Amino acid sequence: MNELETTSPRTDPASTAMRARAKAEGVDTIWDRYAALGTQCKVGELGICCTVCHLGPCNLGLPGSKRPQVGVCGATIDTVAARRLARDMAAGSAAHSDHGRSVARLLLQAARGEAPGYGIADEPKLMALADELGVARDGKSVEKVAEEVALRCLDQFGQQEDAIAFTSRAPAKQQDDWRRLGIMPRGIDREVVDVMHRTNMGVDADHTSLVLGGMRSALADGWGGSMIATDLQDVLFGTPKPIRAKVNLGVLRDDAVNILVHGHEPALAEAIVDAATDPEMLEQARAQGAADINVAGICCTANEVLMRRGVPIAGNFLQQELAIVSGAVEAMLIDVQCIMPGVAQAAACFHTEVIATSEQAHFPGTVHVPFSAETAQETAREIVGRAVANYAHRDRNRAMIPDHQMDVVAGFTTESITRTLGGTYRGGYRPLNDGIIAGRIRGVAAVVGCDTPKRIQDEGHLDLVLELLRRDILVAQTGCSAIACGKAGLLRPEAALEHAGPGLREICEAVGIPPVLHVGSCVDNSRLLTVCMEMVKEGGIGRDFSELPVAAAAPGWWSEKAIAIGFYAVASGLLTVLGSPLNILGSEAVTRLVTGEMEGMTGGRFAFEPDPVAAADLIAAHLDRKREALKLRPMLYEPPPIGETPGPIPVAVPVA
Ligand code: NFS
Repeated sequence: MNELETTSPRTDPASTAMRARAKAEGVDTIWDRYAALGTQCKVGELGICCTVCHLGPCNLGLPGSKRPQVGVCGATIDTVAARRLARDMAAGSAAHSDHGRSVARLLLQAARGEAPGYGIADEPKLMALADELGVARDGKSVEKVAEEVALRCLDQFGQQEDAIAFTSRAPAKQQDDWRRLGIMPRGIDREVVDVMHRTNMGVDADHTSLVLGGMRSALADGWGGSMIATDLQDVLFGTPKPIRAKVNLGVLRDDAVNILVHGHEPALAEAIVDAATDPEMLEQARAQGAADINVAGICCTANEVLMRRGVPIAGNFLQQELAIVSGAVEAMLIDVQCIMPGVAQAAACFHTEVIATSEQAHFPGTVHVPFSAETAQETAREIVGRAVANYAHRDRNRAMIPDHQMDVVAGFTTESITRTLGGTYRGGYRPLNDGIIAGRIRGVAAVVGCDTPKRIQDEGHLDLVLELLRRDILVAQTGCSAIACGKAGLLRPEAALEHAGPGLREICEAVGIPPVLHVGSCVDNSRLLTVCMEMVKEGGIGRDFSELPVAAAAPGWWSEKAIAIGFYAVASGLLTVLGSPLNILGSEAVTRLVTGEMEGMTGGRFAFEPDPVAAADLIAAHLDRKREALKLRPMLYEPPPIGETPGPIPVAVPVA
């Protein structure tokens, strides 16, 4: 693939400028490395290479080919593909759930006074969680309740039997399905270990049983680890409310010390934001000739601190190296997940110091400053101090900050949507459900996940979301997909006037929301589950998730975490449309199972559709089928013809 094929006029101009600059400076980025690899392994892509044991690797052939179709041990193509897929689910679940564990441990430390600087920011949410988890709170201090809630959440990881606590939030039908299929998650760690055992050589060889085993670990993530991460982060750092901010590389400042927080767990980023506004640190920055200290985010850490603090987002996954190529970043802090080792190579060409902070993630070519909750404030000040000192090394002749940034409104949560839609005194999901029942809104689509160097940057997200809006489908977003659409201006309330079909536009105008709701980071996909639950509870549009006019999509996914998320969505009853297939196409049986038969088992299934218009058609047809089954009235308006929504096609426009 040549590089031109991964940009188009729709790619945000800041990235295009920085990609050109990287080329001029001889800095390799993800696109160069992808192109250098050339054709990638087709056997791996089809899911028919088994590396589970060292009798292999067993590189199988497709039926009809000259290569054998069974491995040394006799594992068939179906077994091999299903084992690979189950391990992907377990790995993705492990990552997000381990994040949840860190948050639960932080809450425990904060409650015990062992994490100075951290406290309880949302007491009502803590108390509601205590009630839900059966923690008695009579006569107990807030700290004592927090301690017991944290312990109860930590118990979910090691639990051996029954069901993890938050699965009781799901509709009865989903819970029944999970029990019937034997996929009710018993304990978060247990299900990950179960998959690693089950997929070991000589254990499970049945493709359906393997996929279901993987799905149990995915459910343990969605209704367990990720849900714990989201809820306890809200308790510790505050439950987000709608907030205005800016997104794209133009949020870097020429006159300020620029610090990027990149990764996933918000504990350190929160401390950095505090340290960066400390008068003493600002004084040090001014002594270096800087006007300010500017913190901005990359990837899901960015989404976390955007939602709660209005901290600007510099970019998503694909932009992490491009931010460094600006030559204007003094420090990039990294913790865990989605950090390309390539950032260290890019930083070596500039003055940027990349500071790794997690005991789990060491990167050659970076400085390691270990972070712990006990000493977070000192560590944060040390890191900000390093960045301030590094400002003197910025080469003004090589610094080039693209001037593109965009307004966004973020901070929509299960709770804040209630208030946004129904008002402070009469909060609720009634207006949303009524909008769907009345045929103004066709349904809701969650468009989530990563962006990939294999496709034109941003485009898959923008085209799909625009097509959904045109069809009066309300969109909720998380992760890097939300950042892609944010850069293009789709997270502004005005986007409803520019791009939404008439019915959706009426609702957005009446309530004052963007047609695309930014719901947070990827662990916050758990919020989408609780939003669906609120829609069910409000009534009139389905008694369980599989009856709701709701679907999910991940146009640019590539992460194991995305596979886990996709499977917990499917296991929860949702159609999930992926922009590229899972690596299973070598097995007809596994493909048939996850894209077809699964619907009869959980009510949900996958579809693979790279073309955004066709994907939107598929989602709209699915929502229409759900509407018909519910006997809802026909849609009030026909979608306007393609290209004839009132607004311009969103090429990112710089904020004035
Ligand atoms: Ni999600 Fe967040 Fe982005 Fe993909 Fe990575 S940042 S956890 S995995 S790339 S959306």
